[in-house]
Amino acid sequence: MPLAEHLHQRGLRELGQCQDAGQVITLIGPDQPRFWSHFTASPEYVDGLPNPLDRWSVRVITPIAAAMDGEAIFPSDGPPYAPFYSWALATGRCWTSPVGFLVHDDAGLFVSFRAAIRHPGRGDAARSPSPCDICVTQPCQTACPVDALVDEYDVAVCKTYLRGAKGTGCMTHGCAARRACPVGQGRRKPQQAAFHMEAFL
Ligand code: B12
Repeated sequence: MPLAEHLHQRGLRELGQCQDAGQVITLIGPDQPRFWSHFTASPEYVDGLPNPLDRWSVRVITPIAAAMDGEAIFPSDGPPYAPFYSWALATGRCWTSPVGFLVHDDAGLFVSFRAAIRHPGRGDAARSPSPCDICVTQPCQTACPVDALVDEYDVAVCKTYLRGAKGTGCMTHGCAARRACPVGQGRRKPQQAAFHMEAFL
């Protein structure tokens, strides 16, 4: 079965490929909005143990990687962390957005990775322009209610705001700057956004 079909059956998809040390890195992410119902139907979602989504990812993606004679690598493995940000840039399908987060040609600022699969073969890096190049208003730059993304991302300012009464909007719908991105808008369910924000705090 082709990789794309394995992933589709699990609510996942390929987000890009690059070469690394003579092998291919295929980046895997959620196929929104189908992904959320796959995950919430899993034993990990309800078992009450820590890190349910990371555990789901390991259980589901490890055998898919093995079926391709590959190795699964997870973003939370570390420190030291695998260079997901650099791999994402090398695919030619992700760029550094004006606010520092990655932006993907189709998933926009809500791009995230569940794993990478390192496997034999030749990578298929894309060469398209960044969507930010033609984004006239760049709403991500002004959407953060506390300007935490001006210059370096100020994680402390962001978290203090999220913990306060006014942070409810970002906590329940996801980061306002990421939501403002016109690319792929509205595909991530609020329940999923809230789940990630809770984990981030
Ligand atoms: C540590 C980490 C953080 C730290 C520190 C970020 C930082 N200042 O670097 C904290 C906890 C703050 C963080 C926050 C978030 N992160 Co983070 N984080 C990581 C993690 C696990 C490791 C990064 C790393 O050190 N890599 C190792 C180095 C050697 O390799 P590299 O990645 O190629 O290095 C580059 C990056 O570090 C980059 N970089 C430098 N400064 C910054 C700042 C930011 C904000 C980012 C995104 C990258 C970045 O420059 C390096 C050279 O190119 C990666 C996953 C991974 N394994 O890479 C996710 C990752 C970068 N984060 C991600 C996400 C989704 C988030 C959150 C949005 C989580 C959430 N709420 O869902 C938040 C942001 C808060 C918000 N507003 O919503 C995504 C990328 C999303 C995107 N569009 O950019 C990644 C890839 C994880 C994933 N599973 O997809 N994160």
